[in-house]
Amino acid sequence: MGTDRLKFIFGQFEHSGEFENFTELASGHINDTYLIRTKEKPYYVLQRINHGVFQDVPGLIENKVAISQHIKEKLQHLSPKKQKRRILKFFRTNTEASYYRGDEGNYWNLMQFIDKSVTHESVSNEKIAYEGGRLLGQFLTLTDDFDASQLVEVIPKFHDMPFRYFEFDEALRLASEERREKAKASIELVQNAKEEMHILQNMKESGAIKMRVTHNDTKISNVLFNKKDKGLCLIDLDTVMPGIVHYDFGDAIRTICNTAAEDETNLDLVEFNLDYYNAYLKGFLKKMENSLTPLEIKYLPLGAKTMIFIIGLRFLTDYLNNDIYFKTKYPEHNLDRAKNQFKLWQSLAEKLNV
Ligand code: GN1
Ligand code: MG
Repeated sequence: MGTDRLKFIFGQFEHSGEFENFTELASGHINDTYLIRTKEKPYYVLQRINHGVFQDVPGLIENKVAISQHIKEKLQHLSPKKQKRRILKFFRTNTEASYYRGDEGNYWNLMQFIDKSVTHESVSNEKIAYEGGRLLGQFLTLTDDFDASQLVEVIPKFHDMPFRYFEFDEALRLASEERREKAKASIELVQNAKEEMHILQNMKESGAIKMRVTHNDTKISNVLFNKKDKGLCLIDLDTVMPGIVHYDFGDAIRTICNTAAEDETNLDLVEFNLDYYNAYLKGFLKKMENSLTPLEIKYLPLGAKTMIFIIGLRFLTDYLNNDIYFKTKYPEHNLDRAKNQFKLWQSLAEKLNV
């Protein structure tokens, strides 16, 4: 993306910043995200939402704005300085819209960058794990009274296991012989795990576990920290939708408790870190203990196992589909990511005995 184009798009929003330069924040797999530096602070985050993946981008942006507004109302007791670091602020365009649509059909939205904040791609100490859990618990508590049925389901069936198996079966049927052969061990693992990986789905469908507002992409790199490892807030609200607590609990563990990065290809480095799990669980329950049922608590470990699995399944499916969904850097990238998740899945099973 050229500087002039970004500068132009930035100029379509209502703010007082004067464009200085930009860098791409390249950790996401779907959208394009840019940090815009201005002559004076605050800086901004400009994001192009992938409308191939997200069919209803206006709905997605409405979701983010509504949830952030709700959190803002809940945090009115904090000082303005603290509010700035704990609440996401979105900007409207010069024509009062919540997104800008360029000539090429791309959708853009603009947020304020939270100054002196950092993100972590993986966890390096127990405090970060604890804070990750605490912040997620806080997000779920703050949104507990938001009517989840008001949210647009931006990706229908996002964490729906029968749907993900259906997509996998279709991909397998159409996959090249070569990719099927290379992915053989992962394919077998997926086929053997089917029944166990539907347990939570069945409880959700029977109503035994309640639906609530969930973030649905709680990897640790979506948690903002200050430079002293204190958690500030969750970012990337693109997939906020109705869901069950286990989605968010588990998806966070997937990255917090992995001793290696999601893209690590040396599987000997991928292990489930039990100390980080316990620290994370402690932070999470500090905020959530009183709002979870005994059944929800009992199934948290299986929630973690199921979420590690479902992302592995999605990476594998995309590999069989010749990489049409996630951004990849080399031909086996999605398969390597899938293998990484399945190794973590096995390690979790051993260490949590689930
Ligand atoms: C995608 O683009 P990013 O990094 O925010 C994906 C998540 C996966 C994640 C794996 C909309 O998120 O579900 O967990 O990659 N988002 C979507 O890192 O599919
Ligand atoms: Mg995301």
